[in-house]
Amino acid sequence: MKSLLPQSLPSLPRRLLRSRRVNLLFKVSALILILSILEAWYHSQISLSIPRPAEHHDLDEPFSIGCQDVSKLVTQPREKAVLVMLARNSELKEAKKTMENVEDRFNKWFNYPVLFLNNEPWGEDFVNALKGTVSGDAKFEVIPDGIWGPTAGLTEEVVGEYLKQQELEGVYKGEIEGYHHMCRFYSGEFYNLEALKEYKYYWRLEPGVSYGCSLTYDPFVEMARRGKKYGYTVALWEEPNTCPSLFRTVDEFRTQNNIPMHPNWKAMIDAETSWLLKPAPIRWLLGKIVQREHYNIKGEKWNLCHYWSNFEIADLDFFRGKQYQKLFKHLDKTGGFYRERWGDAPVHSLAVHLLLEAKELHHFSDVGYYHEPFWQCPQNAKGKQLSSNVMIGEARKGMSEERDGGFGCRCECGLGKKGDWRMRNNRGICLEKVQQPAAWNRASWWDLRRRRWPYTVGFDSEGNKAG
Ligand SMILES: Nc1nc2c(ncn2[C@@H]2O[C@H](COP(=O)(O)OP(=O)(O)OP(=O)(O)O)[C@@H](O)[C@H]2O)c(=O)[nH]1
Ligand SMILES: [Mg+2]
Repeated sequence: MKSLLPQSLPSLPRRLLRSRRVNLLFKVSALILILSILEAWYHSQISLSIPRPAEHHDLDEPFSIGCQDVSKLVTQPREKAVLVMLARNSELKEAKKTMENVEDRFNKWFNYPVLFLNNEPWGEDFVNALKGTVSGDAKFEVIPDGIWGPTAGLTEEVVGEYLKQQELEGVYKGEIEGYHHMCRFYSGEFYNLEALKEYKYYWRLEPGVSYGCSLTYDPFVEMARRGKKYGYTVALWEEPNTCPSLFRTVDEFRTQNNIPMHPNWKAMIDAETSWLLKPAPIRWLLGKIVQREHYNIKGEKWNLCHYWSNFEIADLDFFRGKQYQKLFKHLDKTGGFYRERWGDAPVHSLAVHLLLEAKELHHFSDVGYYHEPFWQCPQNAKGKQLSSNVMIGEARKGMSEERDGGFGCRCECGLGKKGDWRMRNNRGICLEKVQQPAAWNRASWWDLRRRRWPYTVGFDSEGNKAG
């Protein structure tokens, strides 16, 4: 490049001037770099930080430690609650297995009604076989027309194109139209069913799952007593290619409705990874212009954590309430349930983190649960198994060991694989992330550096009470 300095200047001052200019350029660049690093650090460490609770105590302890004497509890009033199972006629065997198991482990004492839902008329075989398994009322409903199906305005051709594309991209179950209908149904339409109007709480069941512990208390009564609105068992990473634009769309709703970045929402944002590389302008570019998958327009990234919705115990009033239904409509009108394959699990999870407080969520860490291929199964509470209680019967043969710090009741672990006694076969890191706002023992930056993930609230990954 041609020099801009007058040729007439003697060579020493010319060199000086040039080096001063290089010097200045270097200083300005260094300053910008330092400011960018500081801004990125401030963003991830301060503006996305989640304040710890003032006192050292568990904000989300298990509802029960060990077994309870149900004979006393069954005389108490029940909540307006229902167990719900969406199923196909072809899933008779699996549905029966689930129901027999749930009755054996819980409902034979509490006799809650069970609502079976189908998008097609129920077969006589299914009704006859399942009716006999339920100790409460068994209701068989067909989902009304117009509820099970694509978002208004999407033609069959467009949906067909979307499914083909997802098949090419290898999106899990992306090519199955009925699966998209199911996800959309459970994300929003489900809550407005006439058949659910009389209830306040639901417990979602699925054909073919198993419950490995006894639940000797009423979870609905406990939810109500403690002001809980959403209960879960397993938290996992979502398959990234099923929902590239979901987080952006939910966050768009957040900003349009002036919902603040409260701690529960911040727990869904990936604050740890590569923060050095993401100063404000880069984040902004990623979010607004590049529109990268799982980023919002501010360039913040969802950590992909979500609660597995095949088990849920939740408050229907929250989900049929104005705010949640408005969010569902906002999501639905973008066509994302078909253009992508948004699952009801991430939709529910992002919604409860957006619209509820951490203390309104509950991890059912005392529930033993298996849905192919993952499980959680707590340790049995030492000395609290009521081994000869008349109502819950004799202790079972296959029971896991009793341990100090355990909180399960008559759990038989090894749910997925015989002889595998681990408390869970999925890493607790995602559970820890979504629990962050509620958990005292959440990971500090030092824990994260050393890849040490505190497990559930108050307990380490072996089920011991944390020190
Ligand atoms: N009636 C009906 N029920 C369905 C349909 N598709 C899914 N379901 C139900 O919706 C629930 C979830 O479906 P699954 O196929 O188990 O989906 P998933 O648990 O995400 O996936 P898996 O890992 O394969 O179990 C189950 O209760 C199914 O019985 C359908 O087309 N009709
Ligand atoms: Mg399933």
